[in-house]
Amino acid sequence: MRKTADVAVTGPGTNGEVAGRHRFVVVASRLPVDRTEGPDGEIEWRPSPGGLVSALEPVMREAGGVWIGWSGDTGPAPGAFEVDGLHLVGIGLSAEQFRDYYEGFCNATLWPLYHDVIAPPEFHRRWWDAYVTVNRSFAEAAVEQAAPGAMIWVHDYQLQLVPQMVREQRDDVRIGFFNHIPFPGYEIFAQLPWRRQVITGLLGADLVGFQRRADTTNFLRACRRAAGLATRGSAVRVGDREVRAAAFPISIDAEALEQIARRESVRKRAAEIRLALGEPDTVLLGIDRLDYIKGIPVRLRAYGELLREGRLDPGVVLVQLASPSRERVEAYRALRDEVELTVSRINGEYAEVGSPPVHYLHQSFPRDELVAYYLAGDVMLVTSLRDGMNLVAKEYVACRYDETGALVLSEFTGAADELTGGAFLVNPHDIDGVKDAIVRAVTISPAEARRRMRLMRRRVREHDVAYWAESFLGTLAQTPGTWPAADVAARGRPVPGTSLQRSLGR
Ligand code: ADQ
Repeated sequence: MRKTADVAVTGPGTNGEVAGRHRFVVVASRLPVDRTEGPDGEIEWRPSPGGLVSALEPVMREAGGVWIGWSGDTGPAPGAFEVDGLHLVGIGLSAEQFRDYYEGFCNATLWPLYHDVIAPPEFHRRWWDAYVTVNRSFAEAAVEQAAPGAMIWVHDYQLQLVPQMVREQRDDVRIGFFNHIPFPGYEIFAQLPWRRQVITGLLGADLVGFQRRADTTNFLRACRRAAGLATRGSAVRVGDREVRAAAFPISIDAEALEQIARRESVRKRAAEIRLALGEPDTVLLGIDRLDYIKGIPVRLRAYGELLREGRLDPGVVLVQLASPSRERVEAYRALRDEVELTVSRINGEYAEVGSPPVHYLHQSFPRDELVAYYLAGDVMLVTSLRDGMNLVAKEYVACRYDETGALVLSEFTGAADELTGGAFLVNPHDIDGVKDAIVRAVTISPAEARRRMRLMRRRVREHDVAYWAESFLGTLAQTPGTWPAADVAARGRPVPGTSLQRSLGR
């Protein structure tokens, strides 16, 4: 686990707790642990690895922080507990709240709305009521856990009301909010019947962070239009407070992934995968949650047409890993049907016995196995119709330590802002453009591939997830106060951790 040195928050003789309350509070939809049941029915919690956890864990440990989140199950709240020295507070969701808040308002209202209505969002007052109630239970837990003057970091679209709900009860704390998904243009956001309440909820924070600059601009416009508030530069005036909005592109623990990729066992596994595929000339690779934002049908269609036209020969295979996601939501069922029908059509037309051109695995893989696939893939295909960041693109780059491989990347991802120059950027709505980019990536010279990969690797290694957490928390630590015209976040430079230490009273 890497240490986010610039936001170290240790102090002599203290573990960051004040009378059982915490100076650093993370509020996220999910806990960073998975619940498993042992053979005798006893409940065990296992750490669930992920970028967010690895970025925040060092700060959590040093600040004696607490993580508030939902356990992933319906039923009574697990309450406060500890796993590997991490303080956790589990929020409970009833079966009705799971249906109306999680599957309903989060996944069938906000998710499609914030992703440019790729699927039609549904608006139901009962879902909204559940969203308010569940946000309140997260906010109550945060209020309870936060020590005087604490720093509270709220994550993502599931919890947009939490900042204001906390602010109403605690004016001593500093609140940051980070949105992991896009913030849509106002004409789309305006469809939300509760647009004003959502903006008010977010503006309870001192700092609202987004993946891209364009998201920030959309948010500021929504503040003006939906809430009638004045904005100046990237600041919104809310009564006597000033709320700051800025872009903090999230990233991955690049170093840790590269270490896995360099392991002998993982490299061997990558070779086994290629062998199992029949030693193809080229492996095209897609790795996604099975979600309609990821544009999986686009790349299947492009690949199928290239085979039909003879621009790719059958020595170029496509491997698509798709982890099961939101399987009870109708739009996701329809997507699965569409993907599986398209895969079997292509295989039906172009397979020979024992060697299908498309290898489709609707499964979730452990990290090492995923890395082996990244090593086995010559061309990574990321064709999202809309995506806040897309960590898969960055993971692929981090794993390619020998500077081989090529990335075809949708312009509509946050990652495209950072990987321009290295990736083959595509408009996923333009099938011919996607086809051309795939052909270029497949036929790229080794020297050109190396040049592009080197460029992308430098960016991903320098701007890793620790850098992201440092930038956000460092900027938050400087609030409230007067803001320089061009703040650090806008210039994309990390902020010295001393201010965070100061803000935590060390
Ligand atoms: P996601 O939409 O989930 O995240 P993404 O950023 O691509 O999308 O992250 C997916 C993660 O799942 C990656 O770490 C990947 O390795 C993993 N994964 C994908 N397929 C898998 C499989 N078959 N088995 C195991 N693991 C798999 C949301 C936003 C993104 C934003 C992130 C972080 O939608 O735009 O980048 O949050 O802010």
